[in-house]
Amino acid sequence: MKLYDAHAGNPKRVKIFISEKNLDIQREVLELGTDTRSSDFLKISPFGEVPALELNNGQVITETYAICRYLEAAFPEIPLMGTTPALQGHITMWAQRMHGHFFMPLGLIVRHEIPLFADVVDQVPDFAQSLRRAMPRKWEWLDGQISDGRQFIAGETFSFADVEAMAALSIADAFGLGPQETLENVNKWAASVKSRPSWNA
Ligand SMILES: N[C@@H](CCC(=O)N[C@@H](CS)C(=O)NCC(=O)O)C(=O)O
Repeated sequence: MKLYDAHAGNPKRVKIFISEKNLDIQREVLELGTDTRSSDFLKISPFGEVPALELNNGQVITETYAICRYLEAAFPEIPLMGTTPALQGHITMWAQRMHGHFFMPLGLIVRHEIPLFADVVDQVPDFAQSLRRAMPRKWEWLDGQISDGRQFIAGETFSFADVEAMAALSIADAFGLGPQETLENVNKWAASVKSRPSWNA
């Protein structure tokens, strides 16, 4: 099995997941924007995007969520996506909230601000600015949601929801959009996940 990887947000989601599951998977690190757009890589990943996971039988799975679903099913030890229907629904709900309301807008800021993506999207700096302005309210919302004392995003156990939130946090930190210092609950969660080995995955 091989993971096509690069220094970027979506591969980071998979690498955190792999690290938390204690898996050892071979990686091929590509240069974003050059290797990822080569004709050879387009044969592996049709949008020229990482992550892509090549299985031992040659099958390739792209899309971070699909890769994580595969890994959870193939390696059920250290479950990150829930072991009962109720828990699976609950964790997926929180993971989608972290993805849709944090990772996606932060990813759009990246796409609309950095030169690497200038020929991938029509960059609209005002759009990026409006997404930036929305971030403090999002962190504030999350702070309120986890003010019930829970240790992790979806409850008392580390889960895929934390993986999504950690990947978002790493982009937020890099772009000066991390949680406001006054938000005690989010900062406590952030400090705790930053002390996990998977943070550096
Ligand atoms: N929907 C995909 C998105 C993957 C994606 O956008 N990957 C970016 C890096 S974060 C990429 O490979 N970009 C390649 C390029 O722009 O050349 C997923 O969930 O994994």
